[in-house]
Amino acid sequence: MNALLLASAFAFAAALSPRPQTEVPPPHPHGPVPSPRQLRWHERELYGFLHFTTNTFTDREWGYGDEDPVVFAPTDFDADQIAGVAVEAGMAGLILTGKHHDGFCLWPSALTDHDVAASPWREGKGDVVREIAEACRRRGLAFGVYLSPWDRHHADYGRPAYVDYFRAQLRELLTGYGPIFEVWFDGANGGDGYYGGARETRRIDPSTYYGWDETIALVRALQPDACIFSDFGPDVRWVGNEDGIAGDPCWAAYTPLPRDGETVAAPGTTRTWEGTSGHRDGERWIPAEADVSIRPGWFYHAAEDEAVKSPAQLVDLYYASVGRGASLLLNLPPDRRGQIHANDVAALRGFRAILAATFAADLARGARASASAVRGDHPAYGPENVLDGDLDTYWATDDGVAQASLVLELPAGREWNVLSLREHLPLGQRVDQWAVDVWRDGAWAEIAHGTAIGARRLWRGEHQSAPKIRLRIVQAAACPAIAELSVHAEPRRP
Ligand code: FUL
Repeated sequence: MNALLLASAFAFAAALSPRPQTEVPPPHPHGPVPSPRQLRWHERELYGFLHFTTNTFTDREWGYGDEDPVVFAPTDFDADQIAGVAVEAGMAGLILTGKHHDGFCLWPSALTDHDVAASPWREGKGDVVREIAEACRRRGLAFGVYLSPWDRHHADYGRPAYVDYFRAQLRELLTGYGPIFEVWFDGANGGDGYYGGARETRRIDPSTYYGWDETIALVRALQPDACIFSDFGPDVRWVGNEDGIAGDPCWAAYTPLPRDGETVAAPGTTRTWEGTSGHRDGERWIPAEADVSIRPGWFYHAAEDEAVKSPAQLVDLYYASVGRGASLLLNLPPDRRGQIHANDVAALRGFRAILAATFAADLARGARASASAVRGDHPAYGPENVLDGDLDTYWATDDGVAQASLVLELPAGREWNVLSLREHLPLGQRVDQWAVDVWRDGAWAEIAHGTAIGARRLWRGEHQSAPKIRLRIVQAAACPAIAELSVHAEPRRP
């Protein structure tokens, strides 16, 4: 074989071999692991919620269902302003309330007259869902939809015919607007409403009425890459509060269980409070999403213009959600113009400025990494993998070595106060307890400890310039697989 042939044979073999290129096999996954659609969802971390409907114009949070569509009259709707604000805030996507509990549809539906086509906006030719979806696409944002199962307008709510209507609505939304990254199902169900003029209270059995198995199958068939959110999952679970705060710990594994008095776990019947921390030994990978509004209400109310959360409050929420392995779904309600209000824009810019200054640089880059143990003593699993910004590479130890430590020696003069830890998610959540020490006055001193790591664990403390950082895996259900240990400095508060 001549040299050229030999070289190309080697190149061919290298191209075929999977990463990491090593004879030391990777660890086996532990417990439930994320599906490919969930892995893509984990990359998003922070995205926005848009609550917009007739409520915006009637100053309500829950419309009764008898609102006249003519009240829906944004004066200067601008989807690009909304999507632009989300991009500036560092968001990866937007989820729009296609239909809230009042039943008014933000898209011209062939299934009802209770929609934007009956409003004066754009002379009845408008489509909020399309404009937002297209603005997202133009700006590289993912797009998702909220479709309220409860419908206080529909005459058949509570009867089988409404479930057919609900599924047909889903079909319109999931076939007409391109790729959808998340489908959001609220747990609020049944109660009083207009119901086609009946004006009465209707109760449904949330575990059986909607036939969720069929509805979930429909979403899978129409948008196989979409994650489905509800208090039940099946892909993403509610964190159990509307404060944007995940539990500490917040395990990705979860077994949705029915509340007392309910027989079946389904959207609206689960023990929502258990979603806050999840279950260490949960049966399924159903990570938490923490939803919260930038204002007190979910919809825009002029009376709340001075009650917008401050940049520092938003940053705290980021650490309490993304920093605990959940995602942060931050609601930005469009105002009566159909744009994000200037006060919200200012708060979001301040929020982004702090996060950008914190995370723009990884102060661990250039550090020397060493570890007490490395899987098979092979560099493919070496400690420097936590520094490369690549979540597909990780530091791992041999099977059965659940306690281990990794030391970073930082280049001189680095001042920091934030640490970011991540596990390699395709191998499941392995770490049960970790601690971090710093080298101070000639000895190791513990500055932090915790339990879950999972998708991400952020730690924030006092600014310091300790030159050495030691991560200790104190307890793990299987040998650790740590994808990231990065080091950051928040801008000092004035
Ligand atoms: C709740 C709803 O009842 C609120 O109106 C809002 O949509 C929030 C995100 O979910 O359960």
